[in-house]
Amino acid sequence: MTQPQPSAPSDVRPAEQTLVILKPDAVRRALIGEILRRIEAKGYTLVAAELRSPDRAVLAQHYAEHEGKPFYEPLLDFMSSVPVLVAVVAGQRVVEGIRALAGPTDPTTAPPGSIRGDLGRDWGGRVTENLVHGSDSPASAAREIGLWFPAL
Ligand code: DAT
Ligand code: MG
Repeated sequence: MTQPQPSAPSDVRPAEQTLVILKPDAVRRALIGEILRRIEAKGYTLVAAELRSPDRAVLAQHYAEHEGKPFYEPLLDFMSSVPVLVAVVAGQRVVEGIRALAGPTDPTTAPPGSIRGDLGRDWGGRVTENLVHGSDSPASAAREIGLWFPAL
C-alpha cells in the first residue's frame, strides 16, 4: 500500500500499521472527532476509515482470544449495537503509540491524558466500555487489518 511519507533519510525506520476501532460508546457519545483528533495530533496518518456494522462472525474472529470469558458474549453484543468506525492508522511504532494514547483497559483507572482516562468511565454494564480498540502487537495488527480490510 502506498501512503504519505515525510521527507526523511533513507535509513528511517519504516512506518507500521495498526487497526483502530472507535467502539459503539464513542459513536453514541459523538466522540469520533475528538478521538481521531488525538490520533492525528499525535502525528499518525489515517490510511483507511469506514463506518461499519460488523457481522458477528467478524467480531468473533476479532475477539477470538476472549472466547469463553464471561464478558465475551456481552462484548460481541456491545460491539454490534451500533455502527463502529474502523480505521487503519500508520506511523513508526504506531502499534504501541496507539495503545499508549488509548490507555489501559479499565477507564476508571486509566491515566488522565489518555483517551480512556479522559473520556471513559464505568457505566455499570457487563462489558467494559472504553471507547477505542487498538491492536496489541504488530502480529495482531496484521491479523486484524487482514480481517477488517482484506483489500489493503
Ligand atoms: P484491550 O481492549 O485493552 O486490548 P482486552 O483485549 O483485554 O482489552 O479486552 C477486550 C475488550 O473486552 C476490552 O476493551 C473491554 C472488554 N473487557 C476486557 N476485560 C473485561 C472484563 N474483565 N470485564 C468486562 N469487559 C472486559
Ligand atoms: Mg485487546
